[in-house]
Amino acid sequence: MLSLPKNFESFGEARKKSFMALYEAKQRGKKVIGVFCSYTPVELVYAAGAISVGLCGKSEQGIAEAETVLPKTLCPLIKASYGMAMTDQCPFFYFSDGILAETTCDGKKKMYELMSMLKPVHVLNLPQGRDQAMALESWTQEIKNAAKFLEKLLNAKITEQSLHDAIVYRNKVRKAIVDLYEVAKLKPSPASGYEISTIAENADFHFTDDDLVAKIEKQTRELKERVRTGAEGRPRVLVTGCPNAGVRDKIIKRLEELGADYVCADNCAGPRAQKFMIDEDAEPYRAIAERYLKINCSVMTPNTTRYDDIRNLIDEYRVDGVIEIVLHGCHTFAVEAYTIMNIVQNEIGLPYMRLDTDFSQSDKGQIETRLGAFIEMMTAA
Ligand code: BJ8
Repeated sequence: MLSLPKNFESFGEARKKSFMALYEAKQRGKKVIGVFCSYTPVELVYAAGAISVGLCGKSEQGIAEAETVLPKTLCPLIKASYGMAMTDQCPFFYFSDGILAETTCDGKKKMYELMSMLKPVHVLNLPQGRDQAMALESWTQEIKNAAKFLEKLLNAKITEQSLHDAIVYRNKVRKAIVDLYEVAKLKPSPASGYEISTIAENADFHFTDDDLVAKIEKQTRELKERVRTGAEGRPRVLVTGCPNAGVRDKIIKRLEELGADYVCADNCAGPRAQKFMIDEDAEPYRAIAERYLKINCSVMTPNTTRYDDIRNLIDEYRVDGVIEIVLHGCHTFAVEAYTIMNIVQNEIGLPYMRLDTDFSQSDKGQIETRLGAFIEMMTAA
């Protein structure tokens, strides 16, 4: 029997609205699969007739509760994700029929063991490097195993045709999102990066039968046609590192308010997670595996394609400076930051700033001061 959580009335209006949107989708018979990572092959979910929804925690909420179970030193993204789930505050987790998880960083994969006590969780074993012998074979098998999990959980059949249709559909969504990001290639960008990334993020929360691709394409056209006065001369910033959803207001919004433009992300809120399409003519499971294995997250080793990507993005988006966001407890991005700094500062010769932070507001003032100084540095360069 479908019901709202006991604490529903204590939620704010926006959260209530999200709960109701998903509640209605479920009442229409939709099944929901929660996901946490860009490596999750969501085509399987759509081929099984369900919808996928992103579950990553994006605020301080739930962290205190999570810390009663998880170590305080863990990355805030993991703590917030688990805390929101365990306290029934996340509508998307609450209404998920199951979770597709992945072995990326150590903290996430161990957290999933605890999460599996709350919901059915299937963990895909992601190879740690793309160049290892058998990496593609083992990842292809993992994707087939995940398909079997979904078929059993959802009592559905993933057919060759439904998988092909899902691949074509998700390719179209990806292409639309990449085109949206590319609005900021215009100089000056006709829209703020905060606004562009908000539209892209909303695409992860699409629960109706409206045409998502047409909606994104329309928004992209409108942004391109917009005339933004006073945008000339604003320094253009590439943001790299950990996912930034939990610090967007504190860093991205504030950066733009202080006078710079956030034009591009080298993280999972940017082209990295979207730009690779799936070969629609190849054997589907292997084609899906090939596509996802290309994503250049720091959990991979070696991860040199990330460095090449940053060089290209700096050039294509005509970037004036790079800000790296490292969430406390994220070792993989923290270590890669050294190489990124060298590439940006020493090889390309642009200003670089690393911000180590979490989802709290305690460092808001300090970050604001550093953002202001960084803008001055880019302007003077
Ligand atoms: S593809 S970036 S979504 S793993 S949770 S690694 S911040 S310590 S989220 Fe990620 Fe997939 Fe990579 Fe993207 Fe670090 Fe925190 Fe781990 Fe994190």
